[in-house]
Amino acid sequence: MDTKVISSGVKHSNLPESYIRPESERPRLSEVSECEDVPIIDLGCEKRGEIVQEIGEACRTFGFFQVINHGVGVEAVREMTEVAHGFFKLPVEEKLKLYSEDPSKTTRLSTSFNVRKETVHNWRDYLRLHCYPLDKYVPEWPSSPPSFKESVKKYCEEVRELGLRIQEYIGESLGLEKDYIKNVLGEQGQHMAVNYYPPCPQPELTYGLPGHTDPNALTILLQDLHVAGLQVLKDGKWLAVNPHPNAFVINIGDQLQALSNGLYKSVWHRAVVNVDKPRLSVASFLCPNVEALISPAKPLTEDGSEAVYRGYTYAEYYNKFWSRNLDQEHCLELFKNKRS
Ligand SMILES: O=C(O)CCC(=O)C(=O)O
Repeated sequence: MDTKVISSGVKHSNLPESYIRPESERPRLSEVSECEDVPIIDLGCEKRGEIVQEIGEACRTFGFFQVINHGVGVEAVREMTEVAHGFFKLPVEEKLKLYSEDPSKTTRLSTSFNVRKETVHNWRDYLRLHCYPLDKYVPEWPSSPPSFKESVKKYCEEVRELGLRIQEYIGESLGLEKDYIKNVLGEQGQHMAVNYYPPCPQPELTYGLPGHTDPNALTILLQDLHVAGLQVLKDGKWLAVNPHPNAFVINIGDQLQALSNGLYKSVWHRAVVNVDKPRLSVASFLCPNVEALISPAKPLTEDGSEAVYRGYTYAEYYNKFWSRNLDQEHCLELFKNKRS
């Protein structure tokens, strides 16, 4: 690539060759319809049983859902969005001080997905931050805009609480103990991708992010309220998930697919770009502890159901995931038991 990032302030009048997908891999935007029935789950509901039942249903049929009345403050979301925009508006030389293509770096600005592995790039820059424990990572985060650290820290704390609460509901919806998932995943890591998709001259030829599933346990996605771009795969068709005010989109990640013995699907999703407006999204990932041993939950195989996946450590999975390109075979396929 000529310049390392695409959020350089330069307006692109043509899509550079290295971003153009072969014909068969393009997003076919005209064939995408809106997802009319995205489950929207009210976490303010006083009946826990109802929340659990709705989440179970959403996980089985969609693999994702939106939540409202989720307990993350409006102010925390507003400040997060503000500092994220502020960061991407910084002069390019300033941002490039954080640039790295090394996925093992715990704070880095990067572009596309995995520049070292891929052949076609994606129309995205992203700031990737490790966020737990906060005391360890906050010192290395950007100090511009000046309120970045404080605002992102507050947001991370509130989002973590939400994610752990949702894991309890998911466990219960599988018929497991409330703390089952928490106990298996151990002291969970938390990562964040602040995604910035500049206006793109030819959105029909490329992606912000091509179809993928998330390698972690649970994703809590804050969508840009003003610019749509998230699409999910349902019954073989890509559907647009339009932003809903004050909601988060929750995705099941690969680890919960494995732990649920494949009952819940880690949803395939992608981000498309547009000609007119930049789009921002903030994905927060709850990740099992690197030493956590992931396997189908015992109670789910006690009736004689075969364990679809073999046991593995999250470290093994994560290294495999980042050693590959995003559009290869689903990483979880590599962890299937032979007979499944
Ligand atoms: O920008 C989006 O809506 C999706 C982001 C995403 O899938 C990711 O960061 O893994």
